[in-house]
Amino acid sequence: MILYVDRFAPNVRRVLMFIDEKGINVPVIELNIESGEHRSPRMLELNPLGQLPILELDDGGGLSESTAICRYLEELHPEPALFGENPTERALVEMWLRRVELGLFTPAVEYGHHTQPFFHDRFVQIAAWAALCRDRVAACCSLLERTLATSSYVAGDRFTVADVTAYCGIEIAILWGIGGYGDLGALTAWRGRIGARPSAAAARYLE
Ligand SMILES: N[C@@H](CCC(=O)N[C@@H](CS)C(=O)NCC(=O)O)C(=O)O
Repeated sequence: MILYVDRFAPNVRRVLMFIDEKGINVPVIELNIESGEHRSPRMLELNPLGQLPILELDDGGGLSESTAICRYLEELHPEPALFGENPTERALVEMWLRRVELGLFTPAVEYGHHTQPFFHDRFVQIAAWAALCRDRVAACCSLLERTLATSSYVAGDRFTVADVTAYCGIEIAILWGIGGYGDLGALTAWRGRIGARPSAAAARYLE
C-alpha cells in the first residue's frame, strides 16, 4: 500500500490527519501537483481524474476520494473508530461529514480556486462563485457554532472523521482569508481543542 500525496493539497491533508489519528504507518510518496507529477500515465491509471490523494493497493489497483481512502483504512484498522461505533453514531458521523464536506471544506477550497492569483492559470476565476462559496462557509460555521455550543465534537462527544474534515476546511478557509468565524466562541474553542492534537500539524497551514 502506498499513499501518493502533495502535502499542500487540502484533500491530502484530510487523509494524513486521519492516518495520524489512527496511529498507523502508511508509506507515502510525494508528488508535485504544480509540475504535473500527479498526472503521469501511471497516476492516471490509478485515478483517471488526475487528482490526489491516491492510495495504491497491494494488488496494484488505485483508490481515490479522500473519504473512501479513510473508510478503507478504518476497515483495516477499526480502532479508534473514527466513523462511529454503532448504527446511530455511524449515521450521525455520515450526516456531519456530508454537511462539513459540502458546506465548508469544498466551498473553502473552491473560494481559493476562484480568488487566488496562484490558481489563475488553472481555473476560470468567477468572482460571483467565490462570493457564494464564502457565504456557504459562513453558513456552515454558524451551524457548527450552534452544534458545538452543546457538544465537544462535530458529531457528538467523540472525535471523528467529521472533525478532521471540518478542521481541514476551517484551516483552508483561514488560509484564504475567509473571515467572520472569529466571533464564534464555540467554534473557536473547538478549533483550539482540535489544533492541540498532534494530528492537526498535518492539516495546519498557518501557525
Ligand atoms: N473528491 C476528491 C478531490 C481530490 C482533489 O480535488 N484533489 C486535488 C488536490 S486537493 C488535486 O489533486 N488537484 C490537482 C488537479 O486537479 O490537477 C477527494 O476527496 O479526494
